[in-house]
Amino acid sequence: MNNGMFSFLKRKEQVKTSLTKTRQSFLSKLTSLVAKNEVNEEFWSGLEETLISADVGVETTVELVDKLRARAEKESVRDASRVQEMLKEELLAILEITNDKLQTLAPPARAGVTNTTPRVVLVVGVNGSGKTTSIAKLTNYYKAQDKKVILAAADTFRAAAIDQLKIWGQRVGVDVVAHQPDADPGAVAFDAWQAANARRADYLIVDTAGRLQTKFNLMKELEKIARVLQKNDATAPHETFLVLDAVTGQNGLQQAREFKKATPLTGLILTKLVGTTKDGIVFAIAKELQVPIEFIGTGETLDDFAEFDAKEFVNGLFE
Ligand SMILES: Nc1nc2c(ncn2[C@@H]2O[C@H](COP(=O)(O)OP(=O)(O)O)[C@@H](O)[C@H]2O)c(=O)[nH]1
Ligand SMILES: [Mg+2]
Repeated sequence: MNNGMFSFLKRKEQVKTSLTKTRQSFLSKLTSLVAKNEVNEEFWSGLEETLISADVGVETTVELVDKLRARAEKESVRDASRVQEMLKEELLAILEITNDKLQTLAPPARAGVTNTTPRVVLVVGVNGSGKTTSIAKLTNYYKAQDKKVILAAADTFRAAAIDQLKIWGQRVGVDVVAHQPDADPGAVAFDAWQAANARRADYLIVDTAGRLQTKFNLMKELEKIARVLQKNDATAPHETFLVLDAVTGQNGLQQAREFKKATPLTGLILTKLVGTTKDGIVFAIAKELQVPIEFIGTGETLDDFAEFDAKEFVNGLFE
């Protein structure tokens, strides 16, 4: 095991610790319900309340509880702890359906291989969701796997956005291809791809603007960036990650719907998952979008980042 891999495993431990609060808050309500050990109307409405207040979302909650009730009836379950087990299974199923798709995405293969082009990762999301920070974390993550990464500063809307990416690039130790503020994001993406290819990078990660107030322009801009990249490589972008701020809850979900309409998404990066009582949003997001959650961010530093592990997440809520 190389050092990079070791530090990544260490990061995973940190993420576990920072999500401990979620476990406690989600669990405390559920344990008192389960402790009564009576599967009656009161139990079901209590369960419904617990899930909704954890931001699982009304639609997802109602569907979930209906399913559990039907199962409990069919299997003549009277034991609340058995219902809790079933809940765990159903919650995992919500996340696993979406994660299945991961297997259809070919793993990156560039290092040591000739005649291949960089794997292009487009990162989209509203302003402030954590795109640029997540790009830095993702870069760090790929670098830990000995991959060469180049960044494209295609959020040209604000000069500060370009500088921010440059600073992260320096800190993580990768090249950033940038133009002047207000430059054409497509041109930046094009040049960055050329540079990434010439320098034999494994990954080109493209930062984008996120002005949702001009939805039409945003859509056009993302389309144009993709089109320009495709002039270089018809199969690009290979990934489009939507960055979603978990704290924004149901509002974030609405934004996600808009992005999904605008551009095909291959994965989600959930940021600011700080272990609040609202982390149930993870289920609402997975169920509604049917896009796999690939990574989670739990803080502002490079280390506050991990692959999303559905089983670990669900088990954690019940530990
Ligand atoms: N707590 C926390 N803060 C984050 C996370 N990701 C980003 N941030 C903060 O959110 C703010 C906006 O991030 P930024 O990457 O600039 O968002 P962008 O506008 O989408 O590029 C910054 O203050 C980041 O430090 C995260 O996972 N957890
Ligand atoms: Mg940014």
